[in-house]
Amino acid sequence: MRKESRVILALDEVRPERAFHVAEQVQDLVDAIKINWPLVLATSPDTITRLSRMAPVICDFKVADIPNTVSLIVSQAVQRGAEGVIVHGFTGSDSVKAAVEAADGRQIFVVTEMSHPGGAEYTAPAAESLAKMAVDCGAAGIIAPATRPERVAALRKIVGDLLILSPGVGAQGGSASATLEKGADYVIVGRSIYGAEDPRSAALRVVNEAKAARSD
Ligand code: OMP
Repeated sequence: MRKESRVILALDEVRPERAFHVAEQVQDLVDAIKINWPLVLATSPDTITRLSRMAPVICDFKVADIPNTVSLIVSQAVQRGAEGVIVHGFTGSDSVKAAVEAADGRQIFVVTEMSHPGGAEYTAPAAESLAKMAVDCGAAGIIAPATRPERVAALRKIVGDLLILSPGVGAQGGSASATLEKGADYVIVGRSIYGAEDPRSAALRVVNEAKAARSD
């Protein structure tokens, strides 16, 4: 995945035409497009392939299953053109290792602490050990919350050079610059780009904020 703007679009738009329009509008501004179940269910798995012609695609399927099922899901995503797949880590290291093997050189990202308020209940207390497990299993990176930038800093100390992708900017209240300054490699931004009247201008605003962020 390229690292230019450090912004990843979360394309959770469920109106197919609008989703592809947004992707076309911002494809040159963002480093990747992340898709989740809403758009895949509203369209078809071919959307992975179609979007992958515009930008690297991360399939945010938050896979949480036994190793065999994880492996089947990750293989399908990769065969359709995904550059990366997001999986849960609470399923254990065997499931995460299965994801890494099935990714066949593509990137696996492991969710640590989730960005919404409920993420503080169960995922936050486990986040450090999930992050360490992601390193040990050969994951490419972790997902850590832009809504709590100090947690990004704490998790950075554990994951070393692994990538940190941080959702929660904009609609969930997080700031792109604060998150990048605390050690995230990328911010993931959804509604405040795809929900804007002019998605390109909205994406440019985040990209400019990311450019202005200090990297310590
Ligand atoms: P917005 O809140 O609209 O910017 O979208 C955030 C995106 O990041 C959505 O696609 C969420 O599913 C995803 N996400 C979180 O918001 N919080 C997390 O803890 C993890 C993810 C994710 O794995 O991408």
